[in-house]
Amino acid sequence: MERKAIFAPVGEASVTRAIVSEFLGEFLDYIESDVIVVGAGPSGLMAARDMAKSGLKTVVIESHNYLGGGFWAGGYLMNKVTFRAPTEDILEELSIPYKEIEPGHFVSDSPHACSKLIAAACDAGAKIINTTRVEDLVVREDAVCGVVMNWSAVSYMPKAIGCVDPVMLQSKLVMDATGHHARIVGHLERRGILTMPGEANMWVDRSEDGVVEKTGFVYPGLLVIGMAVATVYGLPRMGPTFGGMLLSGRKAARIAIGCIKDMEANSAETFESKA
Ligand code: 48F
Repeated sequence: MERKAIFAPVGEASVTRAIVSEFLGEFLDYIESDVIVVGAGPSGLMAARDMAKSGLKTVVIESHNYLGGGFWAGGYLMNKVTFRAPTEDILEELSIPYKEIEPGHFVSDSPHACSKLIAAACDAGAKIINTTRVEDLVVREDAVCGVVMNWSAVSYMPKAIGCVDPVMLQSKLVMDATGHHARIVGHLERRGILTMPGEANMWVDRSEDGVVEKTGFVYPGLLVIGMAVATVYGLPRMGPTFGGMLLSGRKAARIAIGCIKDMEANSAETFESKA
């Protein structure tokens, strides 16, 4: 009896060609961008979403296969995440369902909140490069202007066969959204350019305000956002409450958008004065 196929006839070579050509085409385009966000946790995704929405060419680099960082798991492996006012405005904006537990205190399902935020960043046009680890910074004339990166798998390979050189991406700005370890600012620290005191003890109230207040440039071309801010400035940790992460990402995006507008205006002026 003749078999009636359900799916369109597509061969193996076609599948491989589609993956390689699409990936490389996009990769070539994103070798130079406006902003590279390192880390796809809640702060990085929020910043990427706002920047991409405003038209900035935005790349997010994530060392894991999955995106979302600590936003999936809530606290104590219980998949609920909490937010404090005024973060409900962002929850509404991203259509994340939430429940008010007490005045100004909200709770959501972390898988639902996390997947909505990932989708919002992708829908806005942010380009995601996952399974890729940023291992250093490109620095020119005392300003960060790109990252050095390699497949995450390379760092798990035995040294004997793991000697694989990285590649570099260039951008106008870089954001360290790598969470508690502040891995990207760490590359400046290990060269003695700055020192990081590390996180202080838990204090939710102080931490959320402090992280948002201190979100911003830590070095020319490099912004620090999310929990990395606490590590860089010695602020208290905050535990499984996420309003600070979303507002930090939003603030960082606002700073980056303004900064890139200024850079473009300055380069247009220089061009006009040369003409
Ligand atoms: O840790 P993470 O979720 O950072 P965040 O946005 O949010 C912190 C909260 O999740 C929570 C908290 C407050 O609510 O205490 O912990 O500040 O996400 C950081 C992401 O960065 C990736 C890492 O895999 C994670 O997904 N990452 C870390 N180092 C690198 C990296 C690196 N060198 N290259 C690429 N990605």
